[in-house]
Amino acid sequence: MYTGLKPGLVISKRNRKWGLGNGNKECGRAGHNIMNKVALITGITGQDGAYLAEFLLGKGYVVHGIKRRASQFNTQRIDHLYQDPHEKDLKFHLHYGDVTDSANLIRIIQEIQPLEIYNLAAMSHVKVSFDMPEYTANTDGLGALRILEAIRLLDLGDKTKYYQSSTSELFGKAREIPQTERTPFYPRSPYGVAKLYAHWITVNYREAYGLYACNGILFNHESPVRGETFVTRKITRAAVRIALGMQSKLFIGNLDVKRDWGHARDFVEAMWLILQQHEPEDFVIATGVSTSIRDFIKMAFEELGIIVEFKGESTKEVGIVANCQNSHYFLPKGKELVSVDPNYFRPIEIEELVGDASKAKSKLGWRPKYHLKSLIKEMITTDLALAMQELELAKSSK
Ligand code: NAP
Ligand code: G4F
Repeated sequence: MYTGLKPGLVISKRNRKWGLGNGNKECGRAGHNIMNKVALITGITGQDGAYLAEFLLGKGYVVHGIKRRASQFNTQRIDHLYQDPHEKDLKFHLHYGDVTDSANLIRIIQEIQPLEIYNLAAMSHVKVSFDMPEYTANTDGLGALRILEAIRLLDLGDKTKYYQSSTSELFGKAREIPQTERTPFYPRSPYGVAKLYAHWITVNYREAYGLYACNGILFNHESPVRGETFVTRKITRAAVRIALGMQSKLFIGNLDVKRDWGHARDFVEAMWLILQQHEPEDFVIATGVSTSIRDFIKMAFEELGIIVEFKGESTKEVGIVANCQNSHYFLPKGKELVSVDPNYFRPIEIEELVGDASKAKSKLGWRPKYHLKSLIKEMITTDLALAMQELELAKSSK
């Protein structure tokens, strides 16, 4: 477990190498106050970036994040962490950048000399990766290489630790159930293949140059700020909007596939724990429970008091109201709420993913605090509040 060092303690040059010398799992740069631990997060504007930034700030880190230039604000998930750059003693900094731009990465890393780098930046949508395979390879595969090379070129290998966002998508057409760190990889999408390169280049830099570089092989994790086109958030948003009469139906892809869903808040803690060990290693992070899309839909509607049952087969399968127990919603029995739309099918699918996080449990002491029901409850509650706000706004602007 993490043990903080005393305020004001400075690590001598002799003890500079990560994990060595001080008998502590912390590391520091010569001449720098150990309490000002500096972390750099790529992909800080994404779901995990936002949770991780909040988590590290809570631990007293100075957090730097790389955000892409966009034509509109793209910082909604981290606006609550923003600090006016004119304030003294800033703990949160944003830099424009992109993991496809080596010079930009080298300059930022040289400037801020981070003790920990979390590479979360990615084109993270599996279905979209079939439409944009080259961009996905460049960002998700070579992006990792560029950061590892920056650490090496800047001679930061003895002090900067690197975390790579690896994924259960590497297991793809899984060779065994559940999947562990020893399960062979068989990716099934351009996204998975790009991430496979990033995974192995991380291992390679660890073995070839002795970098503290680790892969967190994370299974699906969700939250109220999950992107709206991932299936869980698509379902929770649709469920509340259907209940409130703002949407008539949920169109969905493959209902049979099963995923191991956890909460992003639990999973970012695991990322941090992975970088606090004596030796760099790779870890599977998962809840160990897999659930089908069909059952996720039922659970989401049930949270609103709407009981959904499925009938029919294949692309003709539909979800209908079996019973609406919430008097606020007017959904008659038999009303069709869910239909299959083959446009959401992927060229090839991964039928089931379920992880075994025993290694993380024993070595990191990591355990998920959320289960699927509590995750869905939180997502539904937030989406309900957002939808009601939208209705209120629409009413007041009439
Ligand atoms: P996300 O919400 O899609 O966030 C991705 C982040 O990467 C965003 O901040 C995005 O910026 C940024 N980004 C995309 N392309 C970039 C580029 N070329 N240069 C710099 N930044 C770029 O994803 P997430 O769910 O937080 O996932 C975080 C990481 O974990 C990703 O690498 C993902 O592949 C991996 N992962 C996720 C899961 C999961 O279930 N969530 C599981 C395993 C692994 P914009 O905001 O500007 O788009
Ligand atoms: O929510 P998804 O799009 O997530 P997917 O493909 O599992 O990828 C996510 O988790 C990975 C970890 O395993 C990450 F590496 C990756 O970055 C991302 O965060 O789809 C989940 C499942 C798929 O099998 C998909 O075919 O849901 C199925 N699905 C069925 N209908 C749908 C839909 N997926 C989406 N996005 N939209 C649908 O309408």
